[in-house]
Amino acid sequence: MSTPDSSSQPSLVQQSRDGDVLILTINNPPVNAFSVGVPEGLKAGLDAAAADDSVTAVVIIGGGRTFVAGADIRTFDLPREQSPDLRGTIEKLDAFTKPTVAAIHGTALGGGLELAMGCTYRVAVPGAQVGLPEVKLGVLPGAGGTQRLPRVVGAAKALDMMLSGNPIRATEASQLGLIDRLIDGDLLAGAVEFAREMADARPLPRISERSVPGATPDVFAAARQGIRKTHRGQLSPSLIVDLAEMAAAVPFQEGWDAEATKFMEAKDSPQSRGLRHIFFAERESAKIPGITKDTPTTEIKSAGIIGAGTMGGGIAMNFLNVGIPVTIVETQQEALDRGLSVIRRNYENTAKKGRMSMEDVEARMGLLTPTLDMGDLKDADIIIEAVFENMDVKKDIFTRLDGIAKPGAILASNTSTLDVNEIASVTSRPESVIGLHFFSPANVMKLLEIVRAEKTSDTVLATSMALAKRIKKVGVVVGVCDGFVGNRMVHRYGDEARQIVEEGARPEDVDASMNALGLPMGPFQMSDMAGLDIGYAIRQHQAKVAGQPKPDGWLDRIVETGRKGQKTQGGIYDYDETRRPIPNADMQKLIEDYRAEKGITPREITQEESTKRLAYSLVNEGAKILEEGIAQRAGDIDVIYIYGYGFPAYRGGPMQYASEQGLKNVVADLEKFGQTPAPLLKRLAEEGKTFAQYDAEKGRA
Ligand code: 3H9
Repeated sequence: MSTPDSSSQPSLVQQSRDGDVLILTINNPPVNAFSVGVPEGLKAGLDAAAADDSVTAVVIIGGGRTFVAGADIRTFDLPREQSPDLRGTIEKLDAFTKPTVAAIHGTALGGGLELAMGCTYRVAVPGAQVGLPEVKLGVLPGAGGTQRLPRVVGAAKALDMMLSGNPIRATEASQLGLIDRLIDGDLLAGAVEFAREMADARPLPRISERSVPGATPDVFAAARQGIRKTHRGQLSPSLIVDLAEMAAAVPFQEGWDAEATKFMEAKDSPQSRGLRHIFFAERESAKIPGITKDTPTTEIKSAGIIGAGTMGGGIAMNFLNVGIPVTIVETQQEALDRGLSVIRRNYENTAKKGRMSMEDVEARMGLLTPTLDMGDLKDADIIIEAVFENMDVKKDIFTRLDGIAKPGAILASNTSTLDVNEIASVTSRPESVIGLHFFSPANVMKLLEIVRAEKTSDTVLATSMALAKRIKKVGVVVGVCDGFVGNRMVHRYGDEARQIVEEGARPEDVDASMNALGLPMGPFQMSDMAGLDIGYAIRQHQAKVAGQPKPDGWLDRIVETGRKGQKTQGGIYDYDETRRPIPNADMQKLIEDYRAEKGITPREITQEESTKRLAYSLVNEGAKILEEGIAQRAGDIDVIYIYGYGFPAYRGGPMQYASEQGLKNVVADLEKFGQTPAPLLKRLAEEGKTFAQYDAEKGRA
């Protein structure tokens, strides 16, 4: 990620004429972000238009595929005086004495929409989208958005748009008065025509001179109540509500000035740094060294899925949702029927909520072919095995698939822990084998760990990445090891959580310590949900393989009482009908008895110690994973933790969180807690670096 040099940028705005209309075209590919060079070009264009009596109006348009997608996020860390002067440009537009027209295609987001609202008029193609997504970056609209949008669309709608960050279509924006004219066909020609029609209109209808419709106290109260649920613990949403309220209460200039101050406050917060880190990390994670745009890919027109259980069914839905036909295989008719009815029920529930029509439900179910015959997978372009975690079963399936699948088909396993190299070794085509690790519920969770085995071909890898995007997943490439990235780290985290309880904490305190960090579920709430028997089986298996005695921790003892978590109506906790975890006195006693038997005197463990021990156990394992090359970048690990494990995006993921704490402090704390810091972590701490710097240096190497 390079930061542009502010000193010697050429203008990124071209001037041209259509008769009496001056056209300013912003050319800053790929998304016309408002970088250094754009404001200079726009201001020069406005000066030229002001000085030339033959110019009656100005049109501002984006070159390439879009209008302006916002301020250039890469410039956020520049000192204020070197930042692109978006606010100054908009002030100049607002004071301009000839009509200005923003002509929008693609997206006008953030600073892009603010620029457009600084113009006198806005026109757009019907397919364009406009929005203020700043909240997703932990900031607020900082160039007039909080003051102008409420004046145009009313307080409630503006709050909705600014707090969700989601864009709306130009067609809706036109109904709201945010777009003055929709233009079918040639946007520039339509915009010039519109500008000519408005050339003599006076006074100019400036948004800054309007008042805010619908600004009743209950609108702001409802917004404040809403963000307590949707944005718990976050700074920028409440600043947005405050500023929108100001828009209605104080003169424009006062709100405009307050917005500038609050924008800087939000921008310089760790929350915004975390969210910006994730914005770039997510895009970076799609890049794989050695794989380029020219790497051949195969077209995925059909999919086969083996196993119609929870995972198989969820995976199938991802394909059906984007119109890819799926053949789903089971060994028993009953299991097949059950799997199909779960998929249908899921779709019907979505339809009941009004989020899809019954025709859509039928269309998707119509793309699904159930079968008991694996031979029916012979034409599938990709086959994903989603049966239970047992190497012998998986090897048997892949041996059979080798004889069934057509040449070039991708053979994928949804294993969450097993060695994909070993699975590939039973086929005559290990280059076609890959791990595609979906997260449960697979139709909801956005993460897809793409496990590159030793012999996986570039084509299979590139096709899998493209497929992830197509089925709307965030695909992250990882290497083969026990548990890959996410589960390997979460196993270490689970060990630490059990240890903290063993030393004296209550499970609910440990969970609360992670809730305090912003995770919706702590380690024990999570394991009760996943099923305690899963972790139990893994611990038993690992001990057996290592020739160690049968594990006998407090949690193993809970499982042995028959309590397996939510599926047995209780595990570490009891659950009420709303699935709220309630501490169970018998389990508490079991833990106390366990400590007494082992001669452990319980000690008080603070929330801070618990949070740090748990978060840093992830970080320490993450550093080992990085050093072993199982993950390509620390940013990839952060993306995995946010999309697969509910780590709050505003913390930037565990590795970014550690960098914010200072890696020196993390190492010191790990040592204090009796853990050995990973060599990479120690080295970075000694060099005074962050994980982001490590990624950047590695990227340049
Ligand atoms: C703001 O405006 C603050 C103001 O209110 C106040 C200021 C005072 N800056 O996503 P893609 C890069 S905050 C810099 O893969 P798509 C992106 O990193 C901003 N770079 O394409 C990627 O680079 P690379 C409010 C940006 O077609 C490349 O462009 N605006 C920016 O899937 C392609 O991006 C937003 O939050 C940017 N603003 O999606 C909009 N945007 O190729 C953020 C993109 O090197 N952007 N890049 O990896 C988006 O939502 C999507 O990028 C967009 C295109 C929908 C535009």
